[in-house]
Amino acid sequence: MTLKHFTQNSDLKIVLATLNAEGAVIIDNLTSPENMDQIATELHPWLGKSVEQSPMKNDKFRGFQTLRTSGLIGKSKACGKLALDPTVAKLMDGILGPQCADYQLSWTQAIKIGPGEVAQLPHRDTYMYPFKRPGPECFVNTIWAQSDFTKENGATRIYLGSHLWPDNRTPTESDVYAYAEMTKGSVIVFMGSAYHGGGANQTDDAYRIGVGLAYTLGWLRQEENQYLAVPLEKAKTLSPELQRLIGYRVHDRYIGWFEGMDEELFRVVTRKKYQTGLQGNASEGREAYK
Ligand SMILES: O=C(O)CCC(=O)C(=O)O
Ligand SMILES: [Fe+2]
Repeated sequence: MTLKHFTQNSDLKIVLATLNAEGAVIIDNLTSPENMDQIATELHPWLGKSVEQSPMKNDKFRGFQTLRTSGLIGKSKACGKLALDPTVAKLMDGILGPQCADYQLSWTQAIKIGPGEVAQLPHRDTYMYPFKRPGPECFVNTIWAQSDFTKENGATRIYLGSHLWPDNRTPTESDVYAYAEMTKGSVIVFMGSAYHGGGANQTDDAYRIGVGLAYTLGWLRQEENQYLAVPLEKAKTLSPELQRLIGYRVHDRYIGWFEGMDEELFRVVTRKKYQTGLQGNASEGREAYK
């Protein structure tokens, strides 16, 4: 099984249909190598450290030969640009849009897998949410290649179709996974319910660097606390689009307001009609107030 590759000019309907059917797609060269170089420069203070000084505490899941840093929107302008990528936005609208008025950024992390790293435990990024699987997707991840991704240097491994597996099925030895082999500036987009993990780095001296930006439904708690990761003073310096994306906004009138709301920073995002196929139906309840 191999991942299907598309480009910025591919028919969006086909990309979305593939993502829905297989749980993952690659969009080749969606941003320039120069933009990825800018990210490397901006994140150097964190990713330039030795693995022992990793900004995030290492453990079995995060890997002991891997450096990670989060809070990317406050650390790198170029990451903000990636987060707002228009092609990714269309995919998020297609997958998350039907279940919310507005999707939002949930998790940001640059992941530098070093030589000798073992493969990460296959997992679903949606473990943290108690929704029954399979079901409407509540979390979609993107990992951008800051370096080329190869089988040897730790390209993400993904079990195609596994977003449709029931809760009681987990990957076994006989399940086949695909490698997200891609060039610098390309991105893998995958359903949070698809089993995946970072690959083993079998090289002697090459690092695999990925920039992870995940999105979730606008009414769900974000995985990474964006308000602490990007404090108010920093958030005020971002574009309105980026402020909205990281959660400085009110979702559909009711989620995220506070007394004394700063109208300039907070805007109310509503969409006339959306369907929640998830358990509980907030929109029905809301109808009663109209
Ligand atoms: O680094 C990768 O390729 C995947 C990382 C990942 O899935 C995670 O940390 O949740
Ligand atoms: Fe993951």
